[in-house]
Amino acid sequence: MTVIIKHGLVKRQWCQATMYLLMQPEAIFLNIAIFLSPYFQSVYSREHQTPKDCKSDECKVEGIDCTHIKELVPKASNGVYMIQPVRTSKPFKVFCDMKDGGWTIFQIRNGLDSLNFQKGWAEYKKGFGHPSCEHWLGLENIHLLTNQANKKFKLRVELKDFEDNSAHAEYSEFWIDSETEFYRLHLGNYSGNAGDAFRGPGPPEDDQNGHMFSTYDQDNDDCKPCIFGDTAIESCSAMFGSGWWFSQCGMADLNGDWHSKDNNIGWLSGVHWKTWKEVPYSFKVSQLEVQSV
Ligand SMILES: [Ca+2]
Repeated sequence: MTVIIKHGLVKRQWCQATMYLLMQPEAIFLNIAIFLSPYFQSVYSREHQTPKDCKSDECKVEGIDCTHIKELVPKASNGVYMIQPVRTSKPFKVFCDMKDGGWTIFQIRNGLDSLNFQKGWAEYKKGFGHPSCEHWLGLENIHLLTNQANKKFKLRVELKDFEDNSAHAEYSEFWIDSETEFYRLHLGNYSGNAGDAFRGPGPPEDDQNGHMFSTYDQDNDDCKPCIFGDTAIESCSAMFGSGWWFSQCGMADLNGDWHSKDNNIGWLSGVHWKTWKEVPYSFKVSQLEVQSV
């Protein structure tokens, strides 16, 4: 019975990820084409492969990162790949979004897998979830990825609300320090239409750039405590159930609790990017990704 349940969970997880990818507008059209004609089936398989799927830990390393893989194989499709940013460190799996030169994804939120992001330091360091589903790649892997010799990375934050609107924020540079610096955040210049929530428009204490990562069991947020109205907060992570580069506590938190449609506004903990929607609005989709430049 246990085996059946476990198998069911794994199958459900893969189905949800596949369903999400197949529900993208381009894929819906192509699915109809597949249904209608064997001819279209061959066109689909040639031009629009289903997401690549590296399930085994024995998958071969295909590049340094997704941008590198896209350079090597211009027709490479979206999917899970094994990468090795630093030759002396262990390879790991990532989901590659191959649009615009290839992006390496390090966080996905969409509620499809009900993945709990209320985790401690060890789990945020190691990562959790599966790359093609909701996941956090892990601070150590993000550090390895963004600290390659002679390479710089830009960051893209993609957001969707429950009303089918999209917004994004890009930063011209992005890297995080090692664990000895508590994976401190470094950002370049902002561009986009979601606003610069990492820095915030207001007082300097909202600025998360240059801050260390915090979890409920590793408090680096400068609240000793922070006073918000009649509430005193000692730990933003403990209060918001999230691991993040909290300042005091700031306007961005994409690792908070995911809330469903019609129940997503007003939560202290949510998938928040308050320069896009200031009233605490928990977003439907968040995706964090980097590209080497
Ligand atoms: Ca604190």
